[in-house]
Amino acid sequence: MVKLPKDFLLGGATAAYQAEGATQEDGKGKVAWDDYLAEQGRFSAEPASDFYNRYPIDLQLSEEFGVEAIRISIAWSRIFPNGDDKAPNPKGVEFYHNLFAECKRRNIEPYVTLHHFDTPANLMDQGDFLNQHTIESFVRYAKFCFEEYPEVNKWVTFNEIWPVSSGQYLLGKFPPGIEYDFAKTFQSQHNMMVAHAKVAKIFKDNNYSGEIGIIHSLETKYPYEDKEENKHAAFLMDVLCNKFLLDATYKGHYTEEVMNAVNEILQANDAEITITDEELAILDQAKELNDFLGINYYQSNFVAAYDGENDVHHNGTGDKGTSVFRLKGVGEVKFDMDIPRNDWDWLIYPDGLRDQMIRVKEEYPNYKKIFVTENGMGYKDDFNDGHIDDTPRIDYIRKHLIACVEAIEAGVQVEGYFLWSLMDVFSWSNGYNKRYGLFYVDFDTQERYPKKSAYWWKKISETRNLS
Ligand code: BGP
Repeated sequence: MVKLPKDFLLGGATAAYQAEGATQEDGKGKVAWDDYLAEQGRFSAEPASDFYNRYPIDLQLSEEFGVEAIRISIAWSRIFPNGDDKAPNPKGVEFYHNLFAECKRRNIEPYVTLHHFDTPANLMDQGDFLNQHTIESFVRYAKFCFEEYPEVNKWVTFNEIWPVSSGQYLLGKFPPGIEYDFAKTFQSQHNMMVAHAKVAKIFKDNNYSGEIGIIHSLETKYPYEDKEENKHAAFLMDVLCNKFLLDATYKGHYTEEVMNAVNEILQANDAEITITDEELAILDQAKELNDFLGINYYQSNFVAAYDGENDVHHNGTGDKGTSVFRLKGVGEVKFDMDIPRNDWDWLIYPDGLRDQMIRVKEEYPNYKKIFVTENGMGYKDDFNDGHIDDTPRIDYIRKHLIACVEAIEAGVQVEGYFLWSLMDVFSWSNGYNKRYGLFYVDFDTQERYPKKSAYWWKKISETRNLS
């Protein structure tokens, strides 16, 4: 019998822009996504899951179905509409007080992220985190939140720096939609890590109560077939997506091995970045201050050597088999593996989660504890008269929870798992047909319906039995 530890936290995850809707209500400032999505005309974040108005229902459902904690993010532009305003927006500030009070009433612990892909448009227009002004504004916003919301005990600075930087500057799928700019991709990752380090330092120096951490998206990069050139390609891909950020987080600098790989990638793409001694000193001061690491994990990649030009096709429609991911000077992701994958070509590979957690323990022994802060299965759910049979999702979650148990048995300090997503939400580059929730959302009526997985989850939360 495989059992989850009794005190292993079972939570559900959301993010402000994907759940709240109300993108222009109560003084909220614009984010770059508003215009970017409007120009594309495919879908918008309005009304998303109308969490802004319906959070009491979602929290009630959470309590009923054994969801013990919830990840939410604060929309920076609800608090400071331009990101750097002198005074905060009282209605935005109040909204989150109300939300946290409702969490308390339902006995659900909020894990609160300060930045989940939604930099205010004003700062994005000035270069986002490539501009020092955004770093300073973020630090100020974070400090404001720590002081304003003492009712929060778990803080996260950033959600997924690699997907932000690559989405913005490499894949062109996030605003400002720039492609194949490796300099901006690495520079923005580094600058966001500096911002994280500054915030973690302030949090500890001021003795704010609670804990602080960061969330990285860590997909394990395996060599496709056991060939030397593929092993090197997998290593380069790992540095680009994972190790550069893990080094910054836990070593407080980039090791020579990592910098050699970074320089190899940059040179192949005629690019350069700047890392100053002053910034390295800031990273160094924060390397022991991370109370926890959040790992978001959906899939792993098998990587082969590749010597062509950059060539990426993002499958944002669920048209299985259309993904292409080839990066110049790095490698090529293979999709035609004998491994199950979902309609968006994400390989379903729970071993990769276990291996990644063991890797953190071995390569970064000063980590303190890990939460899986996102994991879940994008699926085109069928709605049959209020019944949603999402058996493949149940299977996916169960296997990934077993991977957590395996990591714990291997000595990794894993303390909880947040399902992405609590209820169906808006997906950044896929819209509304890629559903993840325990609770089905009818986006026309905003009614919620517990899926088969919600009933299964409730049982697991009570019995802890995964077999
Ligand atoms: C993570 C993000 C989430 C969420 C999830 C699923 O990268 O933190 O915000 O969107 O991925 O991704 P997608 O919606 O692209 O399927």
